[in-house]
Amino acid sequence: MATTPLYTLYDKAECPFCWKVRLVCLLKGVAFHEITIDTDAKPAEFLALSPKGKVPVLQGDGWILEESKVIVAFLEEHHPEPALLSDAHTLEIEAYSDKSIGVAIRDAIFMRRSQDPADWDHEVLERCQRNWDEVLTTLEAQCDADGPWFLGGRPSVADCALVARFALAAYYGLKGVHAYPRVSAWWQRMVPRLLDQPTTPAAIRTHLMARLSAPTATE
Ligand SMILES: N[C@@H](CCC(=O)N[C@@H](CS)C(=O)NCC(=O)O)C(=O)O
Repeated sequence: MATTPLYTLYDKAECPFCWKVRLVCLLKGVAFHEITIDTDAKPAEFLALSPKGKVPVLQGDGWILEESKVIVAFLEEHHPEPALLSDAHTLEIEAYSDKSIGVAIRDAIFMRRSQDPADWDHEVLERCQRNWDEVLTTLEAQCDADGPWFLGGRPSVADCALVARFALAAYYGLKGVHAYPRVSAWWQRMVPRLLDQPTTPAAIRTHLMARLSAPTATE
């Protein structure tokens, strides 16, 4: 039986903060009504609701919440099973994903998303690839060796935040995950659990599922 949505989520398919919230909802079984916002042409009704104009925004009966971290904390409090914010390490990885990974690789993502390949600045791509290698080195030291989840036996918001970042990195051409055994094994385990899901933007899901079933040596 379909669950009646309790909330409305204003979001954008490829926004990693929105994607993290969608994955938290998936793991907790929280149904929501989704309204996609074009952040280049924000509708007046959305700005009236949330003048900051950023997604994600979660709306309930007579209230809204802004900021993905705040939304995740709300979902954790009101839908405690499974617990996804269990300890300080989880929050640390969420903060690293939200604050550092995006900054490290966003120039490559924005450029590949918006420009013709002929116009790409290869210095930008190389800088972001170096940054991505540093991110992978940092995460390799944090990832639980046995899994199945990033921090061990239970899922956490770290998985939700990182799956969005890894999918965007892979889709927009950043490579090298295979050289990091713990992270690589975790990413492979996340494919059926959190990537091959309706929470993944359709084009990214189709492209990555085809590619990850026949990975190249540099993937
Ligand atoms: N700290 C915020 C960041 C949200 C954010 O930067 N969202 C971007 C999309 S990924 C956005 O709405 N950009 C539109 C704008 O800033 O006008 C969060 O965690 O929710």
